[in-house]
Amino acid sequence: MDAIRNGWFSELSPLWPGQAMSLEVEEVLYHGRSKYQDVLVFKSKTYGNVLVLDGVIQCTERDEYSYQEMIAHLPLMSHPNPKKVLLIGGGDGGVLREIAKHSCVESVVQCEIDDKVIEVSKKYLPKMACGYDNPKLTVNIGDGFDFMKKNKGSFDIIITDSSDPIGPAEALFQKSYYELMKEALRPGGIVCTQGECMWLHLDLIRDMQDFCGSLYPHVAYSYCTIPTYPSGQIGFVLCSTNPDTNFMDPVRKFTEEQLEELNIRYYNADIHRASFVLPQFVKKALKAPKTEANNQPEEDGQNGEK
Ligand code: SPD
Repeated sequence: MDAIRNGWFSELSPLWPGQAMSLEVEEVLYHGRSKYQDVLVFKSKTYGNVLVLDGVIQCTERDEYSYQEMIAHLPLMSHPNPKKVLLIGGGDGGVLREIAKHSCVESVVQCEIDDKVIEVSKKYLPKMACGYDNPKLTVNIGDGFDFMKKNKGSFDIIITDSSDPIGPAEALFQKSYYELMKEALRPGGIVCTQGECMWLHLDLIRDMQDFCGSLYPHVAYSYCTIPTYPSGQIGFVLCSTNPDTNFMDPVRKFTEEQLEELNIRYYNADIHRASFVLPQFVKKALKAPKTEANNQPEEDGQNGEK
């Protein structure tokens, strides 16, 4: 296997040229090819079990919670009463685990194209795949595009937990996908998607912000830190169909006791607000021209909200 040499896995990709995250491998637990991609699970020396798709780290047991909590709780805590949730991707189950922490959610549908990812996660990543134990969950193995075309006006929240825009997930970073998500939302609905890394993919993020701004009245970019994703962090694109949504100010909050009971380790209301505060180079790059849907006077805030 090319990615493992001398007992070390290295994450090489044209998406982050000239750099690679490496993890020391203790044991390869699974390696095979699904209908869609190369699937690898290994036990690492210091990050627990690691899921890798097409050579790219999807999650490690040690740090997965920062991403899984943020991509779930940012949109769910920005909606006053989310009842119906759609998750596209997220085959490892970690985002499902986080969605289940919201008792107001009445039903969750997951559309995952690759059932092999679910199968290996259930076997080797049980702390994430426990998300599949939710009685409110319906799992749909198939394409999110097809599913949304058949389920218009159905969801309060749509979360897209995808891999990177090379391979099976490429279409999930395009305007037509955001159009479909918008149509699948109920009034006041919110979407949150994996938004790549500001140190590596600023042009992509800028493009996404531009087309999202032409579709949704409110769009924002936030991020979290995570050691095993490229450059140690990853972002989220949030769009709301409600022009009054202020992503920087969560409308619901977990109490300290709930954070403890629910084993929430990264997300809290302060990190929610702070995650939208962007470095100057990002703020500058994301400053968008005014569009019809985004015709608000610019505030002198520090965030990537449009
Ligand atoms: N660069 C890797 C980005 C992967 C994002 N999705 C991970 C899936 C975790 N549930």
